[in-house]
Amino acid sequence: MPRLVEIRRSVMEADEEIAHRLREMLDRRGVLMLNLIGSPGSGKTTLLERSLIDPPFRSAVIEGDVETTRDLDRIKATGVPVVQINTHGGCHLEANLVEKALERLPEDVDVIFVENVGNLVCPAEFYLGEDHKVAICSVAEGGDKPLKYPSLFHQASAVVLTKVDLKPYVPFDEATFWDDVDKLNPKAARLEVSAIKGEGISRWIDLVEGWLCAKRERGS
Ligand SMILES: Nc1nc2c(ncn2[C@@H]2O[C@H](COP(=O)(O)OP(=O)(O)OP(=O)(O)O)[C@@H](O)[C@H]2O)c(=O)[nH]1
Ligand SMILES: [Mg+2]
Repeated sequence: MPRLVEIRRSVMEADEEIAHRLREMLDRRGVLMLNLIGSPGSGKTTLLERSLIDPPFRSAVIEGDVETTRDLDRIKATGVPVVQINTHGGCHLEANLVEKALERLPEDVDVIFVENVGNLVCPAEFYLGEDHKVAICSVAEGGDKPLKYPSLFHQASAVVLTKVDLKPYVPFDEATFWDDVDKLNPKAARLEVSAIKGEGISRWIDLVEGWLCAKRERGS
C-alpha cells in the first residue's frame, strides 16, 4: 500500500511540474488562464456562452467533461476557439491534459477559460497552471456549500454566485453563503450573476479584463 501512495505522489508531482511549465509559457505570452470550478449544472457553460458574446479580449475555451462534446458544441456556436477534454471517468482535469489541449488552440488569444469537470471537490486539488481559480456556485445548490467544500472557496480568487434570477423561487440562505465565503477567503472577489438575464455579466467581464491588464503590467 505505501508503494501505491508513493507512485501516486510522484505522478501528482510530475503533473505539477507540467502545470508550472504551462504557467511560465502563458506568462511569456501574456495570456491569462482561468480555471472555472463548480458542481455539475452550476452554470459554468452558460456563464461562458454569455461571456463570449462580445468581450473586450480575445478568448479561447478548454472544455472538461467526463463524456460527450455537448459543452464543446455550445461554445463552438459562439465562434470562439474551443477544445474538448474527455476524462472518461476522471473527476477533474490535470495539467498533462491541458498541455495537449493548449497545443490545439491558437496562440494569439488573451484569455483562456478552462471549464473543469463538474465537481466541487477534486478539481480544486489539481493545479493546471492557471492564473486564478474561480468558484462557481448557483443559488439552487443552497447557501451551505462553502463551509462544506472549503478547499475550492479557500483558493478561489473569485466566487461567482450564479442563477440569481432564481432567488425568489428557491430557499437560498444568502447571509450564510457570503459570511462563510468571508471566513474562508475574505480577499476573494464576489459576484452575483444571471447568465440568462444578463445581470452581473459586465462586472464579471470587467474582473477578467482587470486580471488580464494586471498580468500584462506585471510582465512589462
Ligand atoms: N435560471 C437560470 N438558469 C441557468 C442560469 N445559468 C444556467 N442555467 C441553467 O442551468 C442548467 C445548467 O447549466 P450549465 O451551464 O450547463 O451548467 P454547467 O455547470 O456547465 O454543467 P456541467 O458542465 O454539467 O458541469 C441549464 O439548464 C442552464 O440553462 C441562470 O443564470 N439562470
Ligand atoms: Mg458545462
